[in-house]
Amino acid sequence: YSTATALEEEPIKPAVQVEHTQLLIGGKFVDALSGKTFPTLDPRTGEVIAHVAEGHSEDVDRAVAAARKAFDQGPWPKMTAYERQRILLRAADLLEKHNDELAALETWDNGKPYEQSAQIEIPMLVRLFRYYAGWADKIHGMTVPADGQYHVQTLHEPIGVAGQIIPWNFPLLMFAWKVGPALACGNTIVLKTAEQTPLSALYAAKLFHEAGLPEGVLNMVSGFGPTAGAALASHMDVDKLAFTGSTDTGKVVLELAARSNLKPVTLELGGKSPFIVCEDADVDQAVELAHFALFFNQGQCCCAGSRTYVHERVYDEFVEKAKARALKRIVGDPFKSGIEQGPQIDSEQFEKILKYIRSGVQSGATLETGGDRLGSKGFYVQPTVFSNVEDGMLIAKEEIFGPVQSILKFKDLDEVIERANNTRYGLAAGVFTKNIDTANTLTRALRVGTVWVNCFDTFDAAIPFGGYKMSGQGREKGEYSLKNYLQVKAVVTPLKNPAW
Ligand code: TXE
Repeated sequence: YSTATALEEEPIKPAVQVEHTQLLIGGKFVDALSGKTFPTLDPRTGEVIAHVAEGHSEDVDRAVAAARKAFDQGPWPKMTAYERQRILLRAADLLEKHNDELAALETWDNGKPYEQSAQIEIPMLVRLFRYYAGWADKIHGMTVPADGQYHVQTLHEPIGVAGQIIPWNFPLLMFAWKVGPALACGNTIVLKTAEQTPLSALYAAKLFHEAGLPEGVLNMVSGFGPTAGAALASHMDVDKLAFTGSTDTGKVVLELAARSNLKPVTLELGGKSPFIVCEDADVDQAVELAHFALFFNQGQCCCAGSRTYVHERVYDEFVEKAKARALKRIVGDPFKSGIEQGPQIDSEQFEKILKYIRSGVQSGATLETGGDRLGSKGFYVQPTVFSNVEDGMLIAKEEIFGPVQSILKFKDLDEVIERANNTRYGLAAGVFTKNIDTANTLTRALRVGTVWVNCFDTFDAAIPFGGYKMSGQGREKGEYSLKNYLQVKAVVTPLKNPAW
């Protein structure tokens, strides 16, 4: 990986100003009622980028009141679907126009490579809003052939005020997965960003207002989980909650929702996804894809292929090549061109990853490469590869959320199916084989929300995403996400003249 000396250089100055640090409530940027702020940090150095208004429960109350008013009295749910669609399309155009500013804020606050932000993630964000704009005028109910002399129909109506809580690993994409379907269906929103990454979504939300979104439809509260997040999850006037984050916090918000007003909850939680390399695989291609599946986004993906199962026939060759690939990984200042890996998000995640690496060594896995921090400032971690990993080791069971690949050996399909499924998670899996029968067997046997066959991390706006088991509840993206934001009303009318 790139030399540590490069990391000692002065960090590259991002080509963007931080314009928005306040809460966005009722269409206006405002301070928190307490006047409090918190610092958001540059993961390259740990230095402060900006001080951001810190929302607490009284600010969540204000934001929910604004969203309620916009839903009950404002034009948004009542305007024609075509008008709503046009606002979403205008917003997508503005997001596209400001691609580079959004990408710079995303990278500055999160640490991911700028080229990844600018060339992949912001275009995906734009695509996602265009996709959901397309749905806005295609949401319709049914006529129902009920017994008896009745005319029966269903109306699909927006739920009302949606509370949304997002994490820091894909700040803008998580914003889009939540906001896109909720707006297309005519809901109003209070969204809480992650405390590590409040900046880019605030900028995006401002562009929605420039696009003509009525005030109060999209409210943004920056702040911490146990205060702002919990206030949103337990709010009596929030009609629906969508959460992405850790499984432990998912349980907390589900309980808060149940104890307050039983608002329906969708959850997108952690994972420990298997990536299965079969005996017929082209080893070079499998190594490259398995490397991408784990190391993409500094390993900070809920669906990271973090258990690399390799058939014993190709195991040794695979390990050798996986190690060589990790050693070639280019780590450095994410604003530099050609960088594959930037710093981890913050000191907490950085320490957690190093702790898991120590645990891997202690439990007897073979450390092939990496294993330590990179450089002396910021939160850079060496691309790390473990071989001879056993299912019972912590590094094979728990979500590390960092650039640490664990390679396990298997003998036959039944065995790998059993082992791959033997986890409380069920988010995704990768399958690498040329054999169609093997692919079919694995795709049906794996208890996960997504199986990528000979590919990984293919995220299209139209493809649903979500987890089995403790990886979540419900699906986001695609047509499936619309039902999270709609109520179904059955309307039953007796027929006056049954003959007709
Ligand atoms: O997650 P949290 P953290 C995993 C990953 C990571 C671990 C911890 O393994 O190492 O979770 O990360 C808000 N009520 N994932 O601590 O706590 C919080 O403010 C309401 C996987 O960052 O789940 C933030 O907005 N909200 C994951 C959001 O929840 C609360 C992505 C996520 O934070 C809250 C991120 C509370 N009591 C981490 N406590 C994925 N599925 O992709 C926190 N929050």
